[in-house]
Amino acid sequence: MDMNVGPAWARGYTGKGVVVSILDDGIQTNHPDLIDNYDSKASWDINDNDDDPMPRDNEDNKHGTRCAGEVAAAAYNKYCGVGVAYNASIGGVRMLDGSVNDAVEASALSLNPDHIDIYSASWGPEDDGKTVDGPGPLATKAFINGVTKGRGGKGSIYVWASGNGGRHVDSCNCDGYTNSIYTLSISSATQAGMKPWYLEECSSTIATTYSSGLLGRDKSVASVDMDPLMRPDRLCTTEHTAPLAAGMVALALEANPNLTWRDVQHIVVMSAKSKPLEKETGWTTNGAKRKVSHKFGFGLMDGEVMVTLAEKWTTVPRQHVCRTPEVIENSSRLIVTMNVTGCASEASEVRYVEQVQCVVSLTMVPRGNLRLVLTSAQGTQSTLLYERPRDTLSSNFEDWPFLSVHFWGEDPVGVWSLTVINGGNGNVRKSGTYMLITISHVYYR
Ligand SMILES: [Ca+2]
Ligand SMILES: [Ca+2]
Ligand SMILES: [Ca+2]
Repeated sequence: MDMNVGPAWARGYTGKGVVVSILDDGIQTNHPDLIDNYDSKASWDINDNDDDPMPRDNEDNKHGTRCAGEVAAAAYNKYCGVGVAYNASIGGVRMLDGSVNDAVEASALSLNPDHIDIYSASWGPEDDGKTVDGPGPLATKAFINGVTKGRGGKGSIYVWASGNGGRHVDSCNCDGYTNSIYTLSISSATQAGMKPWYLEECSSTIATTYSSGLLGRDKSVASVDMDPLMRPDRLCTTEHTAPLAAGMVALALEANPNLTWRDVQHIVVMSAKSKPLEKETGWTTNGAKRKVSHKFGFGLMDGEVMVTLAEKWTTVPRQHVCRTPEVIENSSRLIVTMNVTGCASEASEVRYVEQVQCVVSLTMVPRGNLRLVLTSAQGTQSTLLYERPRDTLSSNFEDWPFLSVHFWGEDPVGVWSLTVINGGNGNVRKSGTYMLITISHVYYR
């Protein structure tokens, strides 16, 4: 269950020269299994505004250090285990141990973008099954600056955990950080290849790594642990939960440092494997013949295939963004169809779909009753939103950019349809007052 990282190491890729920063509650900079790979230029303490991201020692602030260990715990030193990219440079931004606002997020996302290659984060709105929220104006600008100017213009790589709100039937598409085209949104599978209890289903998840499952039945992730007192029995843990994707991407970037942020997304899509996760239900095959799931995206990440693809990768053509005209419905019509031309014979002509954003404004009360299904011209159905029983609020969706990666590689031309379903148990008190839809196919030709 090593996600084929061993063969990538055997080809000589261990993350050397690649810089990863964990945006979390800090990083124990003097940890014996991290100290050799620690990179102060990939680190900052936003909470205390200094250059030392050492976590506050109150038993709560262990997560960032553990995540750093997954990526870059050193090898051959008798401490703990081995990071996926055990020769990568690793830093941490201390930002979650205080009030987190738009400005805090933006400064974390835009730290030293010509030095840091990969930012890894697992925060966002509450996983309570009723919140719909995303990056504010400053964080949005930071993402856009990162992908356009970071890494010398090749684009910063943002790796994001898809969320832990499974217990509350949350949807990761209601989280504007995972639901962003700029982040690689990564889900988790148990060691048995099943959906863990905390998993959130949605169409913006691109791929999956192993993580923890049910305590006592499934193993968790082994990593380093935060202990400033350096007690040998407290310096490692076998009880960590977090996707391992940042280290996997570091291996691919070492194999080919010229990869752009979109190249990395393509490589993740093409290398992910559905097979180890097919015991779990819900796989469909899209119009480009790729298996995809709302639980796992395109499947389990594979280190060997990632570096092999990276080695011989040709940069994808420039991104074209094609928007369909808005559709405004003032009724409670349940199926909205759109004729998509793919902007044929325009400068933004699109031949292969990457992401599809469906921007929706819609009122349904209770909001959690709503299910939205987008069907492509090729007949692929992707659920943009599953019902969220706890979402009993009377708030709207206002210009919410639901993202699906499920149409990746399809020809966009033809009739697309969005189906609005009242899927909840409760009575709808109000629905369909107005609806506004645009679809942007973000893709290349
Ligand atoms: Ca500090
Ligand atoms: Ca070690
Ligand atoms: Ca969530």
